[in-house]
Amino acid sequence: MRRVLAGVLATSVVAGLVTLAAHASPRAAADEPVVVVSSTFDDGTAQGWTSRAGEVVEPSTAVARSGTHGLAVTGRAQSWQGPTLSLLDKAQKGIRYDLSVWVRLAAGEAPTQARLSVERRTAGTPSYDQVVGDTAVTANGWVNLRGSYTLAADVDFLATYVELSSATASLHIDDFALSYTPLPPIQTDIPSVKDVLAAHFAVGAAVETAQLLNNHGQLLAKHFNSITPGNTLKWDATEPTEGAFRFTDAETLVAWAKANGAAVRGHTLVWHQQTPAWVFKDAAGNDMTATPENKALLLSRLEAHIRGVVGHFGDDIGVWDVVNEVVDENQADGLRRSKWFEITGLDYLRTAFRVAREVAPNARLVINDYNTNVPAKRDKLYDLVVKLRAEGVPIDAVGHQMHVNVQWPALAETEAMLTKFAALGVDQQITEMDVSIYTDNSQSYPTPPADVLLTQAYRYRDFFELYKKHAADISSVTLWGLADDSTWLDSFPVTRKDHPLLFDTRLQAKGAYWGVVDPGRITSTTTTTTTTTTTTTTSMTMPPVRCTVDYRVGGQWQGGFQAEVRITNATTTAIDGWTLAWSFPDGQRISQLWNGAHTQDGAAVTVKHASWNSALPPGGSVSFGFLGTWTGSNGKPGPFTLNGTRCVG
Ligand code: 9MR
Repeated sequence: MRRVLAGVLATSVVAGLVTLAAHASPRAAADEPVVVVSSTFDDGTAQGWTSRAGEVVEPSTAVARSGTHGLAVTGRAQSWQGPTLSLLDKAQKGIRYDLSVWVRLAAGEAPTQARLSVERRTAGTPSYDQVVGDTAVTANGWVNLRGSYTLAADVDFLATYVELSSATASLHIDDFALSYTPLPPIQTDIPSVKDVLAAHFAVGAAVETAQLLNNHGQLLAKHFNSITPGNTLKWDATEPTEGAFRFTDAETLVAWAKANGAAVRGHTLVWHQQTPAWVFKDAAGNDMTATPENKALLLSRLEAHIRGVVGHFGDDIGVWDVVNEVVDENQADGLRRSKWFEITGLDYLRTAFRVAREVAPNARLVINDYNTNVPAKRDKLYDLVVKLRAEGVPIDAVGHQMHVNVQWPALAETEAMLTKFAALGVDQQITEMDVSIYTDNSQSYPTPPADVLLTQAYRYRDFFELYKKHAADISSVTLWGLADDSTWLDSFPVTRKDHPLLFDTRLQAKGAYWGVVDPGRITSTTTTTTTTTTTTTTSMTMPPVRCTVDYRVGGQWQGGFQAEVRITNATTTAIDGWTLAWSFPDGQRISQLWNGAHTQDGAAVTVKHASWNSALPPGGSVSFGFLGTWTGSNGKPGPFTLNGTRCVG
């Protein structure tokens, strides 16, 4: 990458493979945000922002979110046109950046959607990465687009840009910032997960190439002896157009694994998702229907794909998730109604395993699925494996994804899953484990509550104890991610921050880590900080729950919303006079409040009791409500404190 940030040094090497660069002069302090670029346009210039393709981009005083100027963009003719800023000399690979920009439409424009993206080019070939997806924007107010981005490889072009769903609408942007928060060093004085579990099974993490760099790469190398490419071996990544295979990212991961003595789980050859549309087009380019010709064509594409991908890596990949998520327990025959099934019946499974075995005779071949603990699904998968193996289909192992949460499923159900397949004599692997802190879609914690993290730690302890008990049947346990800073659960099943892994967003060991490594340290220890000579352990005694707050948005409309807040005194002592405080995440403002008196200073809100509801008896509740304005996502506020004491909610 032709880039050097002012004051940046190339400093170290991971396994002789990747030269790293770090912000080093002056060295930024861990946890303190560093603003790399800030564009306010208040000097009356465009501050490096230009058009993507001929639209007009100029500083303007028509509207400004702060100061005197914004940047006006007019003359658009394509949805992808919009203001762009080169980041080539500003951002470096392996650093997670936060990008934030405010957007509004020009006066008179009809509401549309805005997105924030990054274009990067390697050897002239462009790729487009979305930082913030479609977000409603209007001419009436500013909307914040905010997201994070990590560049994984060297590039010769790198730029961020704002685009709209509307091809022609004019817009304004203001107050762009590119920043990052340096991470503290990883903990080097704690046991390596892979060493602790070496006698039982391999331990893996699903990763992307950016996670091989810097602190992430160090954490991965220290704790894991297996990796699963999270996306880079899927069909859309490896064969986006027929016969044109792309392996750059996957090769980077495989090379890292070789250099670091880690195994690679190949994920995945056949799936109903992340498969390009061309795969299911007939010879005339139309969507395939179930005809003998289409079946033959699809199976030949499948065979060519597996030969191309598996053959490319040979013995460098010792395990393949040959097929992924093919069971549907709601079907009488237990088979998912995917395009694969509709067009080929069971033959795609037979072909996939046969060809994989032929091309990689030494690899372990896996049938992988989620919810395999659920008895109905477990049994359908079991029946399928029995049937196919009886035909001679070379299925060596069953993969249990284990996307679970702090409550679900029961240990007994999980054990029943393991014992059921053990009786078959197949190998088993835990392939995608994570433990969500959420148990239903309505929950969202601004910061993960200590009691939930504690429960999570015990869940990890219990699951790993179970795996160890059945280690004779389990060859590897893989977590679906490295640390809480990057997890698919942040956007599934709803958008909210989840914390499902062993290491926190700063890559430090959580209670969950101790649950796996040394459960005796769960209750008293959550964080371990290292100095050069000593290890300091911070004790955490669980504070009792003093109060709970139930915050509900009862109605929401363009720019406005109504919320109800219910406070419950969870102690055995009466409270006479209450003040509830919280912080809004998205610039919300209270316009009118009832059953209390409020003050608001920026994001910080304080609500004091009214004369008639000051008493909160033990176990008792009071409620108040308000009308407010919002932009962005109208996220749930928190943390809530009642008379200075932190509440659960
Ligand atoms: O972790 C993957 C995520 O980055 C992708 O956006 C997602 C899209 O399909 O796939 C995720 O991985 C899935 C895995 O391949 C199969 N089991 C479920 C995983 C989580 O969705």
